[in-house]
Amino acid sequence: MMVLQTQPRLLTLEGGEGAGKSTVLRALRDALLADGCEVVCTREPGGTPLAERIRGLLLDAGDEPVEPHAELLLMFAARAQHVRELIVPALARGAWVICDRFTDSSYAYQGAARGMDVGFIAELERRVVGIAPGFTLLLDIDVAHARERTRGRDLLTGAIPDRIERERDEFFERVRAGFLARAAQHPARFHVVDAGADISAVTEAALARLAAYRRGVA
Ligand code: T5A
Repeated sequence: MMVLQTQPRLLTLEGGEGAGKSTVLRALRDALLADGCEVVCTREPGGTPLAERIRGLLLDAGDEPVEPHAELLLMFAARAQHVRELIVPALARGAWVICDRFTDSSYAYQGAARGMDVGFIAELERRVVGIAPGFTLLLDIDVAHARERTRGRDLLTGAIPDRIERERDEFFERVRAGFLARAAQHPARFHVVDAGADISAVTEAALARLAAYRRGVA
């Protein structure tokens, strides 16, 4: 049976839309850079040219409904490419990798929210991904509060909600519950931060969790 290899220098950020992952990622990156570490920042779906093209297929709001198996398998196709081409080589040379979303997002979005079989997702994780992060920061926020933030950002930037962002609040309630269930199943790896607080408090909490984690990593 294939076993997941935990990678201590693979750090992942998880949470619903507008939780503040991109904002916190920059703070974690800066803390590691200030200590002289090599840091690779990346995201899912995406992270390599091919995986970014798959991201486009997944998030573009076209007319054809995306069948849940197609969505799940495209997420894992992008992840397979990303892990082999970018993440594993970076870890092998000793870099820290910070990834905005990883396999936990598939458990929350495709598993908890779309209702796909979790055993199948776990099988894909073992066979296609093979690695797990050592540290996962879950930015947990009330769905309505997160919506306000993304609306505010979209008004400022003129961005149009993508296919998944157009889902109803009930969908994002299931995503949130899915993430919290994952955190309860993996309490040593997950660090849950209240992302409803102001940016400086969220960033401070995230940095404190990372500093404590690094003290325990060789
Ligand atoms: N997906 C992904 C799956 O379904 N399955 C999978 O396996 C994977 C990997 C990816 C989509 O794909 C889905 C999930 C997603 O729907 P994405 O771009 O990663 O897309 O997803 P989003 O979560 O939509 O990214 P966002 O950019 O919307 O969210 P962030 O990064 O969490 O939020 P951020 O940092 O951009 O912040 C949003 C706004 O709030 C402000 C920021 O300045 C910004 O304007 N903000 C705060 N304001 C006040 N207080 C704070 N504490 C704040 N923090 C941020």
